[in-house]
Amino acid sequence: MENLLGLLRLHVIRGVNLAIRDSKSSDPYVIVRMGQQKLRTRVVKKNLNPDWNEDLTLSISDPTLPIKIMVYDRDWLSRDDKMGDAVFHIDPFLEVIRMKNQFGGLPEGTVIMKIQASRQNCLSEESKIVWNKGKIVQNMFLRLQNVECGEVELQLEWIDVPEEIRYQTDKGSSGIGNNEDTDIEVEFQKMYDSWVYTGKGKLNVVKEKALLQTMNEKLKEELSKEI
Ligand SMILES: [Ca+2]
Repeated sequence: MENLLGLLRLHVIRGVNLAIRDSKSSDPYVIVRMGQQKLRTRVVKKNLNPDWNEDLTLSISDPTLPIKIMVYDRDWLSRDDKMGDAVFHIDPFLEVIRMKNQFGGLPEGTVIMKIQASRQNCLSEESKIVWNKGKIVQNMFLRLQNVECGEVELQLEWIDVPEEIRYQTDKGSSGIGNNEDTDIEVEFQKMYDSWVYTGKGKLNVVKEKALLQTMNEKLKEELSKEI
């Protein structure tokens, strides 16, 4: 098990021009996979341009793993149908996050990095990493593969994990986790407190994969409470 670097919040915004899998429409939802982690959005019924507007949170310990997005049509009397998939990597985003202390004074909306759409990635248009309301976010449109049509719009956001919860083995080698008193940190602290209250948050247990899973669930709970 490797170091926990932090959390990646994947804001699954919407689908555009998705494929028809029922008679006239589909009931789409998204599954996100990274390594052993698997998360999903809710189903939006009968809509080829669904607004999921849902946050899914991955715990990141190996940032080289690809993130896979799969869209499905929910069927109640048969197996769900595939509506395409896409893959992306978070290396460029994390590269920017590591330098984030340099970006404090940037004007709102400043583009920090652009990633071109190419045959080697699933981007349907240029993806931008942007300074947005005091945070660094990456906006992306993914072109779905293995399907006749469809795109998914996502936004990535990084959530630092406080030093005491991360593993201590590789201290100092990464810029991630430079503690600033941000809303995200406060939010994470609340989440961390809730693990302690449930008795699952002892620091020495953090190394267990199971807790990383729990972490996802707890974060989702915390986020839904805030909404
Ligand atoms: Ca259906």
